[in-house]
Amino acid sequence: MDKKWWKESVVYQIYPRSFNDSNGDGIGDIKGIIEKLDYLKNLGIDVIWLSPIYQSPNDDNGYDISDYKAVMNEFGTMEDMDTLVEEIHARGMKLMMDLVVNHSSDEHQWFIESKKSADNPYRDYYIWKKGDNGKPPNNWSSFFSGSTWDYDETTDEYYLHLFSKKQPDLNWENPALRKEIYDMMTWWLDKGVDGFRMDVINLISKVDGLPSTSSGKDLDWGGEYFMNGPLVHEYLQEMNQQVLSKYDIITVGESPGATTKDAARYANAEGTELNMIFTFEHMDLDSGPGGKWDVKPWTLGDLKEVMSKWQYDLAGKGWNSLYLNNHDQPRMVSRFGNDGEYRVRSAKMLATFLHMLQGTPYIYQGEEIGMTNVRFESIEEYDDIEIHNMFREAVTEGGQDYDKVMEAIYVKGRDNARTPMQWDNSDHAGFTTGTPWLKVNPNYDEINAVNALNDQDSIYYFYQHLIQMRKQHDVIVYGKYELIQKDHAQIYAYTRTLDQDELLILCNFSGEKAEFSYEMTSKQDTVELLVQNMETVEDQFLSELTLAPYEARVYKIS
Ligand code: ISL
Ligand code: CA
Repeated sequence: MDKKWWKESVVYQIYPRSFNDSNGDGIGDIKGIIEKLDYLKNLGIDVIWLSPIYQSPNDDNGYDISDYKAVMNEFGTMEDMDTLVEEIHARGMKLMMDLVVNHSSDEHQWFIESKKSADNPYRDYYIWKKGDNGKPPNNWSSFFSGSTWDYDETTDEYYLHLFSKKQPDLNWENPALRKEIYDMMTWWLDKGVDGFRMDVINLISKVDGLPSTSSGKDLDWGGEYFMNGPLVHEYLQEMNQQVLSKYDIITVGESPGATTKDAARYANAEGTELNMIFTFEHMDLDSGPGGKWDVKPWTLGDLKEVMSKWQYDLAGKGWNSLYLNNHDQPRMVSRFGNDGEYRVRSAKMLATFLHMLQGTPYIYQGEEIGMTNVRFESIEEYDDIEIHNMFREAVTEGGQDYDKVMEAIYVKGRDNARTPMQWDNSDHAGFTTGTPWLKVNPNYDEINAVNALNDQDSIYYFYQHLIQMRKQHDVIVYGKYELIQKDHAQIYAYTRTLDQDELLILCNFSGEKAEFSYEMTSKQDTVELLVQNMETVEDQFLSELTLAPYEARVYKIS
């Protein structure tokens, strides 16, 4: 068992714009985060992942960076950042920065130079190409709708942007660009930050020649030409040698389209690239062939299959990161649980399910109080560029049915996760004294942190307990995973084993009672109920038991 502190840690993600506003301008900020550090310490988390706070014109809420060594004015100053690092460390926690280096903002000085002329020294910091008879160089469609290419008159060429046109892709083939990035990373690490979450890091290497897809369509998903591309491992190994390996840090690479085979390289146990990656396979279970907005119901069978594949395939070879939501995804309790009658119980069940798997768990702000998806009445109330671009293409230009598209936004839209954190039941949930940049979910009256802190049975304290259990039982971190009773239609059941210790994890994913029977395997002496999400659990023999709707139990058998 290869012990590492980042395997034993629990990470909490802060989306700064929506976390806590200290000065009443309606936008969360760094001072606001500092005010809430004790709340996080009390929860028990070890590491904070901070979504981008760098200078940015905010086309994509900070994922479009115009200066990697400056702080966005709305969020505060570099002094505030230094204080944040100090205050986090003073509480024995660590800070993981978001690193967005597949692309920059088009307002970054590098791009401003790059655009000036074809022989500008910064030209090759980005990816420029001549058009194809008045059309873009290839037919790739962007993550945010439309083409991945934008035309620039000055030099009569197009530049590549996998995301918005204000997020031009950086050219990793250029060693000068790579050096700039490594230097910038070193600069932050020397300031004392403890690691990086790397935005779409598996997109940095594109296939030579940037070919169109074979479909002949005007616009098509070109993922095979830029996801897990030919040189990505080479670049990450170089980054590891020049930067990461010199520090004792935590690294996680966001990697859409990565298979477990890819992951076993990115997150290899020898440590030559990253510590772990974020997979998207479980996030795609409710997408039909038309992609993210083509919503279909997910099934428990598929969830078991995908999660188990990642558990088995990385065992001993790499390390998993565990998450059910983040700032790009709907709220976990609305998506995989029940955000009505069984909100509290199902949120705890999902937390149990996730935290007992092998890997490093990530909690997204508000998850610990069971925040839910939101339904705004009109499209104007939404902010997210992905939502607006899709809506324009589908409804305004494409003539699709308004209600149907809004329904997809209610289920999948990223703003579900971005409504302000609900601190108390005062105006705007105590997030701001001003007008919030995005409306607060109207259910803040009931769902808020003060209520959670005043209730010993709250989801918040449940997470606290899960985290404490992780610190006390090695088997939770290092135990071997095994899926059991794979065909059970309601219960996701699995075991974890380490030496003499075995955990039995039972999660009822349905709103109905569920029967379960378990054959004791070896010479078990003691059976201890470590975790449970019901007020009372009837004393039952493991061999024959009934779980209530969304009930979860963890038994330790030794
Ligand atoms: O949001 C998504 C789910 O549909 C993805 O398409 C998402 O855009 C993709 O996972 C990449 O996400 C990351 O990079 C984006 C940024 O908008 C996201 O917030 C970030 O997490 C571009 O930097
Ligand atoms: Ca503010």
